[in-house]
Amino acid sequence: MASQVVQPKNYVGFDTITTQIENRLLKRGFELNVMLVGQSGLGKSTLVNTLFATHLVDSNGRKSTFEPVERTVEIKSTSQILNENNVNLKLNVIDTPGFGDQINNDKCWEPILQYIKEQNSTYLRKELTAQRERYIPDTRVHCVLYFIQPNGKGLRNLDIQVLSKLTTVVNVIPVIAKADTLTTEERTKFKSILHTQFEKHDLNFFPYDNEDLSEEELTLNQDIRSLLPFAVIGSENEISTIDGQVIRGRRTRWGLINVEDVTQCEFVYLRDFLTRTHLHDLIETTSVVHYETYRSKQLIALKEKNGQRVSNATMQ
Ligand SMILES: Nc1nc2c(ncn2[C@@H]2O[C@H](COP(=O)(O)OP(=O)(O)OP(=O)(O)O)[C@@H](O)[C@H]2O)c(=O)[nH]1
Ligand SMILES: [Mg+2]
Repeated sequence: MASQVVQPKNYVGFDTITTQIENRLLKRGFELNVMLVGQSGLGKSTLVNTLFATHLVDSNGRKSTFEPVERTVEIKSTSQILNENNVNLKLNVIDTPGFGDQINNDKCWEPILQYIKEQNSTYLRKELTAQRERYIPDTRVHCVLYFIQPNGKGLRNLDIQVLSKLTTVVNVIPVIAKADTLTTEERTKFKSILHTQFEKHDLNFFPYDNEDLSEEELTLNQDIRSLLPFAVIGSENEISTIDGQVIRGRRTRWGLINVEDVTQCEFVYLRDFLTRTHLHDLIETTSVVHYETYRSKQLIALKEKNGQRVSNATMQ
């Protein structure tokens, strides 16, 4: 016979609050806004299609998955509702045009920073209206996947400039693009060069530690930081293997690359990190760290402006 939980005599039932919150959240669903940033042709659009096994970038143009991914020429957001075990996740992918191939790359990152700022500004304006919406739609960028060229030598000046700006306003997760072009030894060496550069230029990537985290979570963050940047390979193609399996991979003249095989690349680690272990943290950190910084700066500036106006008026 199943044992029944015996409640104390004066039980009022407030312990059901967790279920109540869960039901409310499940009804509303979750939103994740991921932005892809990096130089041209590094496989940004391809990777995101690989990550979520859907054809997000397709829905705005490409007619069939057999056509090659087109070059991204403008900042474009595409949405898709993903459902797993009754949990709805609205995934918005903001694909940005690759940069770095102009003669003058000065300030080529401006439109990207501008986009991030605009989303914070829209949210703040909605928050400050007299009759606030009960639930403000969240278009703030929760995470930037930053693509590093697999040159084996290190970050270029342009990367350092862009990353220095981005890491102060948004959660940035760096990835080594097209990792199949590096041997295992080259990959290890490349990562160590990058780690030295990250430290030298004080580039602070997601995940961040804070006092609310448990020992276990701090260890996990530490492990992830030592693994960054994830060396990834993207592919939109599903390939049938000789033993009848269907895998997502790249067929080359030298053999088959299975992007989900952890001995070949770190694509699976990236996917687990984004969806299984740090999805909530990405959303929360955006709100309590990055947006909060933006918000307080804006409000202080507004206060100063108003103060100036009052003192000007009294002097007249
Ligand atoms: N070898 C290799 N090729 C890749 C990989 N990912 C994508 N590609 C190829 O690289 C080319 C460019 O891929 P895209 O996904 O369009 O690159 P992108 O960064 O979105 O390019 P832009 O939109 O022009 O900035 C395509 O031919 C892809 O098939 C990878 O992991 N390894
Ligand atoms: Mg693209």
